[in-house]
Amino acid sequence: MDGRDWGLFLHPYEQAVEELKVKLKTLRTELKNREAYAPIEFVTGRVKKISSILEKAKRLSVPMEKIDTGIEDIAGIRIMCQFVDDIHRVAALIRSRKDLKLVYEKDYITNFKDSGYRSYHMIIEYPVQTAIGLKNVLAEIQIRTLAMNFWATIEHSLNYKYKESLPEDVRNRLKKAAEAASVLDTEMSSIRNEILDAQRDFEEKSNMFSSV
Ligand code: 0O2
Repeated sequence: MDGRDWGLFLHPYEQAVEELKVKLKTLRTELKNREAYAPIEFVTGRVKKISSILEKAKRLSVPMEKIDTGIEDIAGIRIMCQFVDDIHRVAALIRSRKDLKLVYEKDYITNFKDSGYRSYHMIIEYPVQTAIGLKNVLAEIQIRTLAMNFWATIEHSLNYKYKESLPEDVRNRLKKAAEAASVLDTEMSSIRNEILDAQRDFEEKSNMFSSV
């Protein structure tokens, strides 16, 4: 494929990323207006770089004519949440949408990767209206907490810089750091639940008094 072919090939993926970002940011605003709290903190998106697509196609032995089905994360969306519970709420909201089709899910929170990576992945099929008709593209939605994102961002940049040569002790320290991020998430969830319980108690008591 030359530059023009790549441009045409990636066009629907670029459109999918832009549309999904708008839709998910709108969902955040709507939930904030409806419920005062949105389970979405912020949303980002990117189209995979050509060099990364080629690298992944080689690693997975995907022939060039099958990259649109063989590589599922050419279009990538990332949703950051404050709490682990929010991730499940957001996943449920995505499952119930009529403008996309869920293909499958990967729970790297329960089954975290050997590297320590934690995140919830949803592979979806998204219809894009192009000049020559409808094109269904695959996209990967990664849903993670701020702590999971903090870890993944730093680990990704270290891995990118050092490639396979990341020393063993650094890998082990990164795994420990991932554990620490997970402990932080658990602690934050427990603090939040205590606050919510206290708020509920307070509301129940004030309702009792106001009905007397
Ligand atoms: P980028 O720059 O985000 O595009 P794979 O991990 O690719 O061999 P699989 O099953 O195809 O296996 O991957 P999956 O589950 O779809 O996850 C791919 C993406 O998840 C990666 O994209 C990362 O964004 C993220 N990810 C997966 N494992 C790790 C990890 O150990 N550390 C970090 N930081 N991120 C991870 P790309 O293509 O690597 O990069």
